[in-house]
Amino acid sequence: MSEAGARARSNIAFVKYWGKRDEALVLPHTGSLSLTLDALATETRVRFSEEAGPDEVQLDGERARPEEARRVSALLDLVRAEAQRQGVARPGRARVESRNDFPPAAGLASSASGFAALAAAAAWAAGLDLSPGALSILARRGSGSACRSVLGGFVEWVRGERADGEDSVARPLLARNAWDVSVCIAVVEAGRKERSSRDAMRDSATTSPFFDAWVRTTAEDLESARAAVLSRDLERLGEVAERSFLRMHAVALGNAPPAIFWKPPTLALLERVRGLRAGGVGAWATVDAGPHVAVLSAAGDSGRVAESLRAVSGVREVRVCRPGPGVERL
Ligand code: 2P0
Repeated sequence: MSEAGARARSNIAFVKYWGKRDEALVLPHTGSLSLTLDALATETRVRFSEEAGPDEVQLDGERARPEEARRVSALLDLVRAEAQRQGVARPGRARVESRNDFPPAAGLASSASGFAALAAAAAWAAGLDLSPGALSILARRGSGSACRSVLGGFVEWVRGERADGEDSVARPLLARNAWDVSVCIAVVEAGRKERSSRDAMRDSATTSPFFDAWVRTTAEDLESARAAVLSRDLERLGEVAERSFLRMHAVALGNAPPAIFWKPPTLALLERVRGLRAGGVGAWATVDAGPHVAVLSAAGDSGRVAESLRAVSGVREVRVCRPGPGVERL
C-alpha cells in the first residue's frame, strides 16, 4: 500500500492549444502559451493497493461517471507500466479522491488542474522519480492543457517533432513572481456544454476549412507571445492573446457541426473590455471552449477590471486570479 497527494492549479492560455496531430498520445499541431493561476485548484490523493482489480474514483465526493473513470484509469495504467519498467513493484488497483476548490457547475476548466494533480499524485504514490518534464508529459497524456499546469508562472507547451511525443512538453518561461499581472475570470450563466472541447477540437482538425490557416498563424503568434512575456510587454501579449482566441473560435465556427461557445453575455463582456481599453485601462480578453471571459491586466488594475465586469448583465461571479505555482506535494 502506498499513498500520495498533490495540488495543481488551472491555467489560462494566451496562445491557444486547439487540435491534436496524435489523439492517443495527445500531441498538438501547435505550441501554446499559458499562465498558471493561483485560484481554481484541484487536490488529489492516490492510494495504490498491491492487489489487482478495478480502480475506484471519487470526484468531489461522488463516484466518477464511467467515461471520467476510464480516463483516470488510463493514466493510472501508464503509471503502473512505468513502475514496472523502472523495476519498482507494479502497483495494483488505486483509490483516487479528487476535489476542486471551485464548483463544477461553474463550467470552468478542471481537466488541466485535475490531470496535473492526478499525474503527480499517482507518480509519487507509485514511488516514481520523475523530472518536471517527465511529469508534464505524463499529465499531457491525461489532458493536453494539464501538461502546462505542472509548472508555475508563464509556461510554453512546446509542440515537439517526435512521433513518440517525448519532446512535446511544458517548459517554464517566466517565474510567477517576476511579473505582477492578474486574470479576472467572468463566469457567465450557462447550462452544460453541448459538445466537449475534446470533441469540438477533433471536429476542427478534421472538418474546419480554417484549420490549416490556424496552424500556420499560431506559430507566429507563439513567437510574438513568447517575446512579449520575456520582455514583460503587457500590451503586446494582450494583443496576441485576443488574436489567438478569436481565431480559435473562428476555426470552431467552421466545424461540421459548428461549435458556438459564446452566449450573449460573452459578447457584452468583450465589448466591456474594449471599453476599458478605450478608457485607458490596459485589459485584454481571452475565451476558452466555453462562454466565460478571462481578462488579463496589470495587477494594479484588477480591482477596476473586476468591478467593470461584474456590472455586465448575465455575469454570475468574477474571480480575480494571480500567477500561481506549479504542482505541489500535499
Ligand atoms: C487551451 N483548451 O489551450 C485550449 C483553449 C480549450 C480552449 O486545452 O482533449 O481539456 O484533454 O487535450 O486540454 C481544453 O482542452 O483537451 C483546452 P484534451 P483539454 O487551454
